[in-house]
Amino acid sequence: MSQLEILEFPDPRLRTIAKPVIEFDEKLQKLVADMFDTMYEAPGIGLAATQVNVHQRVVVIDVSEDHSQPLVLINPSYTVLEGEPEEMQEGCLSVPGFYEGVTRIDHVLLKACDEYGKPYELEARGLLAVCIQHELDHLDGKLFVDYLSTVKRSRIRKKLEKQHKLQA
Ligand code: K1U
Ligand code: ZN
Repeated sequence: MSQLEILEFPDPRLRTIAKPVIEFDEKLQKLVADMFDTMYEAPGIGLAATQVNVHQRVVVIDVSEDHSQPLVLINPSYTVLEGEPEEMQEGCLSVPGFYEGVTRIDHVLLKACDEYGKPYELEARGLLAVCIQHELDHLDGKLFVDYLSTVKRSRIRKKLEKQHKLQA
């Protein structure tokens, strides 16, 4: 397995809309394995292919504390189930060091395929429901900072741009 480089905000490649996966082949299975490796190492609880500059509808998630609940989401979609929107603190591996409150649906029905093309459905609540929405946003070129005020988003962008200049 290999570690993949994670793009950071405000990299314009994070705004790319990902294309559906058509072939469930070994290349896809290697991408999924590398994405888990990268996510666990970061560490994070989710990673979308967009974040590693691969523009296909591929997501990995594991919200467990012991890496025991890996989920592969290929060509995912969700529908909203009953319940009130709730605010939760969110972070993002593409926006390192920043955590902000975002209001999202707390209960969703996920439909996706695994890396072998097998379709499945999963009812998700709480952190998993939030993580699914966050990762599916990435596939559509959207970041959690887009839900913040312009002032907050531009403050975060300036701080990260400054860090990137220092690292260059
Ligand atoms: O998509 C990403 O950038 C991953 C992101 C997912 C996420 C976090 C919080 C709410 C919604 C979605 C992260 O994993 S940020 C890191 C993080 O939250 C975390 C890291 C280690 C242990 C527990 C959480
Ligand atoms: Zn993210």
